Amino acid sequence: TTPPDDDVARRPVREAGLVGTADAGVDAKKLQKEILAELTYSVGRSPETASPRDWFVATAYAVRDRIVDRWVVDHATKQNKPEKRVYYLSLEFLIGRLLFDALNNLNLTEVAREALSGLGVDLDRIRTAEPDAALGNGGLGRLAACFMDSMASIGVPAFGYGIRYDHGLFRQGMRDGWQQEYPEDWLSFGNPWEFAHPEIDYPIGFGGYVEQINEGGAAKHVWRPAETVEAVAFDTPVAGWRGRHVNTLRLWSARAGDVLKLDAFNRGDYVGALADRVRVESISKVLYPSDETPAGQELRLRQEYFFASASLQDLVRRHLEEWGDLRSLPDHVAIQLNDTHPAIAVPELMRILVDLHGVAWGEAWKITVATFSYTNHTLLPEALESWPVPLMERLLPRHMQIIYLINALELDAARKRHPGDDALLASVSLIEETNGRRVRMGQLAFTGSHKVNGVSALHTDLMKQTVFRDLHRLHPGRIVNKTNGITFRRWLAQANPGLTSILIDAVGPELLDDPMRLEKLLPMVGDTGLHERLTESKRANKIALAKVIADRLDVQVDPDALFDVQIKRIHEYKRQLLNILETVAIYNAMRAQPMRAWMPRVKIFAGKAAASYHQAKLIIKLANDVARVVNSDPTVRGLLKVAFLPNYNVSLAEIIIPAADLSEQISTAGMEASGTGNMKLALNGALTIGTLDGANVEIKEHVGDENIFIFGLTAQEVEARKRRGYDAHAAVEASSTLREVLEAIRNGVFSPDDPNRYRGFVDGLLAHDTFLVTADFDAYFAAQRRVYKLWRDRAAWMKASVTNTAKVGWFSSDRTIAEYADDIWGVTPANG
Ligand code: GL9
Repeated sequence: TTPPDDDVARRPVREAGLVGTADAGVDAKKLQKEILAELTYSVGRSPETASPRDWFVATAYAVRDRIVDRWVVDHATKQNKPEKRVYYLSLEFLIGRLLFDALNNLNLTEVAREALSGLGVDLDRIRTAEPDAALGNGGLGRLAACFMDSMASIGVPAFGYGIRYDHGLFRQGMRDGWQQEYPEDWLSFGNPWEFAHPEIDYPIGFGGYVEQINEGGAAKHVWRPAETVEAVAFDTPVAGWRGRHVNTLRLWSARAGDVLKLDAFNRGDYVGALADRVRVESISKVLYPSDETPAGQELRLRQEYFFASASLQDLVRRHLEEWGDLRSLPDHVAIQLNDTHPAIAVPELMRILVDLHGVAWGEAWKITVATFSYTNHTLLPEALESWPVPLMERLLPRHMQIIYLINALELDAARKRHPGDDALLASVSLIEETNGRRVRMGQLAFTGSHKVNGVSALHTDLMKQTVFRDLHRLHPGRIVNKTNGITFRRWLAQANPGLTSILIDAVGPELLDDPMRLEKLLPMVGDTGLHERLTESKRANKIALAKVIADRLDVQVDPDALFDVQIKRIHEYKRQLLNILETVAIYNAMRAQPMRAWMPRVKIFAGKAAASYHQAKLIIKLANDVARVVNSDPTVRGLLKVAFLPNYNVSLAEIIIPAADLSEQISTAGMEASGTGNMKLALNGALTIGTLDGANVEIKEHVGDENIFIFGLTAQEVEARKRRGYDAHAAVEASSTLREVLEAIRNGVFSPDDPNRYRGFVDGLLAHDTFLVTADFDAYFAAQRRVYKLWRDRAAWMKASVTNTAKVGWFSSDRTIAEYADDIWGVTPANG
């Protein structure tokens, strides 16, 4: 077996007070038997020869059995069917490991620990034998995973639908500080959580032509696809908090239906026919690793249609079985489109209703709009998906016809209400006419939905003013805000058991049922006893992270230094560069005045860059170059350390976040739709240094101005600067600190092996500073000085830190899901 990539001892902290049932010991004995039985009969190993991975698999099976008992109850029969189900369609689910999710939610963590220790097995060791399920790129995919946990926890009957990629997000390696991409192989040892259902399969067509036939005087359209792929279901049960409800994550895998190629076999082309199979099945091979840039390739469109069509066929079949009539679909089904990736589901549902079930167009459209809703996750213009009309016509000819008809009818309606407003018509049209004809998936998703939401208050406002300005005029009230949230089960209880037990002692065990209880901490924010316990627990987390940094980078860091972290995808708008420039500024100052009392600090970076995103990869290289020079300079005396941890993923986040003191949320205002790492870090007691962007704005409103370090241009100011035409030279002229930083980088101080490495990079920044790094530098630098001032006053820092934890209960994804349920889905959570 391959060694798990973060095989570290868990922090030496007490497990959260999640147990306490009197019969825990009895249950431990029972679970122990179950694990042993699984090891013997499902894994086929004896305790003497079992590897940590074998023990993990046996434990996962034993725990899964218990989830299944509940699952069968929830999904039992047509008789106890729920009134309404939510279907969450997402091309990404960034799940991470599942063992502690399942154990914690079933209240079995301590039971399992005891059961295993009786067998001489350490639960924390086998935990790291589980590979991360990394079926997502970043925040959007992680949000979908948090939502699955929350829907099961508050009792929203739901299916998550997505693709079971053979290969998740690439593994990031570093060679001389350059990112290298390696394939990820999470399934290579099997997946004990899932149930394969080869019998649940749907045909997915591609290509071919549309036949018009006359049926009793009415024209009927029949799509004759040129090829068909089968979508096969793999189900993972998702148990919510306290195991009260279990939902299903159903992921589709592509399988070639062999009937199709029978003639090739018969013609004797045995090898060619099998090779074709591989091509067909490539649909579910790999996750597209681009972040906030559409992939654009035909394979991606195939993935989108593949999973949207399979999911719709599945839910329509279920609906007909349960309710018998498609006209009642919106009463019992709510479909959430996670970004535009599944937007092709809109014409697909129309096709199913009109072509396959004979529903009249107008009624079908009403059903469709009442059933769908759509979440927008970014305003970056380069990220808005659109597909060339010729590609759509070739791959999905019937859908293209349906899109044209939807468009014609919508434009007619718009023209009636706004006669002569051609600009409005061009902007709401589903077809873009300017740079080659393309189908705009954002407009399609918007038009086909009864509610469209942004993911933070600011982002939702900007949506109304920018991308969907005209659609908002046509459909006022359709756009609503649903500020993102995170599951506290994973990001508090599981990731930070030490903090969790302190908080439970302080506010009571109901904390995990109702995160708003954290506000009970407020009278204690100045309590020195509490500060001491929190400091000690944070220190233990920092020692654990320091060990990871030492193991992976061979860099020693001081656990008493300020841990300043920026962990997220590497993107120019997220401005890791701004952070690096500040690092260089401190380094310059340290060299100029080595004897000043410098505050020890560690700059921690982690994140992946899209493989084709050269600028982002160069920023990773720069961070590593700066790290090498700073970490080995004797003048610095270890007071400043820089660590870029490779292969950021959910499991690494679980180690970094509990150890963070400062959270970097420094995107160019107006560009980060929400952010969710900002919430995780604040919950775990880190203070935020950030711009007024995304959910930072609301975090500030919750924690109070004095407990967050806000700096920089606002979204409006960014807009105004860009409109005027921003000139970086003036900013650099005005700031000697910034000038020296840029000169050092440009002149090869950090790249002595290739002194010109950053020449073009710095010149480019001066020529077009698209993300206003230079404009915000001085404000950022000043904000960092405010950070250090507070850090020196330990009591004041801790007070601010506790206030952050106390005030972020609202950012629970349970709250977010309750809002979706109420305002968008029309579902009443069983225990909301
Ligand atoms: C994102 C936004 O950039 C984030 O600000 C937001 O928090 C998340 C979740 O709503 O969505 N939009 C987006 O395309 N990504 C985001 O993280 N990128 C990916 O994860 C692919």
